[in-house]
Amino acid sequence: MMVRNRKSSILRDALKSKGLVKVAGAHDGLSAKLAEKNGFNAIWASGLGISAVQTVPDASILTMTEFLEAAVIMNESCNLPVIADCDSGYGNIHNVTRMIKKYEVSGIAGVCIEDKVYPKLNSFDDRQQLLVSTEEFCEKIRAAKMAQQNDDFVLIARVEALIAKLGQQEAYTRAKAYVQAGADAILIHSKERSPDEIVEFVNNWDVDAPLVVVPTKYPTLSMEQLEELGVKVSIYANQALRASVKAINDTFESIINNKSSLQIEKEIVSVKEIFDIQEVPEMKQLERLVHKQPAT
Ligand code: SPV
Ligand code: MG
Repeated sequence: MMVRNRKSSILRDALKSKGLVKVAGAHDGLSAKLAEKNGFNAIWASGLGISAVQTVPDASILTMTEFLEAAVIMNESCNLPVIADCDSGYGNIHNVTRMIKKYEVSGIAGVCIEDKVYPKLNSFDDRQQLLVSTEEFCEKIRAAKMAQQNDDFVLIARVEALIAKLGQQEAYTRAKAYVQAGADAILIHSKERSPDEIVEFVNNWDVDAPLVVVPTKYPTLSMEQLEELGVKVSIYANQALRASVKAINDTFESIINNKSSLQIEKEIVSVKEIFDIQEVPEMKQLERLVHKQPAT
C-alpha cells in the first residue's frame, strides 16, 4: 500500500509548478517558522546550520539521527515541506536505504544527497573535495529510490564536480547519469564568486529534470534572473544562520559595553513577539474553549 505524505505532495507539486521555488535554509524550529512567515515555499534543513548550532564542523561529525531529529523539529514547527540536507548519505547504499526509510516515515518531504565521499567536508572548505565515482553515486540513488514508500517523496542528487574543480563536462555527465539513475532533481553547486559557472551549466542543461541552485557565493544572481535562466529551485542556505550570529553578537556586545540592555532594547523584538511565535494566543484560546465545557 502506498503511504501518502502531504508535504511530499506539496513539494512535488512545487517542482512541477511554474516559477521559482524559494527555499530557506533553517537550523532549528524557530528559523523554519520564520521562513514560513516571510513567504518561502520550503525549508532546507541545512547540514551546515544543524552542525553550527552544536558548534561542530559541517564534516559528518553529527550522526544521521542527530540530523534527522533537527529536521523533524523544523518540520513540526511550520507547515512548509522540509528538504533535508543528508550530505553524502551517511555511508554506503545500506546506510542510504535506512536513511530514506527513517526520513520518509518521519514526514520529511524530500532529501538531498551529494556525490562526495563519506565523511564529507562543507563545500566552502578549502581542503581537497573528494567525490565518489559516478557509478558509486548512481548506486546510492537507485538504493534511495528503491527504499522510498511514497511516490511523491523527493530525491535531489547534488553534483559537486564544480566544487571539486572537475569542470563543466564532468558536472554535466554526472548530472545526467544521476537523473537516469532516478534522481528527481539535480542540485548543481558552485563556490565561484561570479555566476558564470552556474549560468553555463544551466544553459547547457538539456535533460528533463529540474535544477536546484544555492547562490551563497554569487548573490548577484537575483530570483528573477534565476527564473529567467530556467532554474527551478533556489536555496538561501545559510543567510539566517549568519544573520543570527551577527544579531546575537551585536546584542551581547551592547549589553556588556553599556552595562545594561537599555540601548539594545529598541533593536530587538518584544517578548510578546516571541510568545506569538510560540503560539501562546492559541494556547489561551484553547483554554477558553475547553473551560466552556461543563465538567462531567
Ligand atoms: C548546507 O547548507 O549545509 C549546504 C549548502 O549543504 S553549503 O553549505 O553551501 O554546502
Ligand atoms: Mg550541507
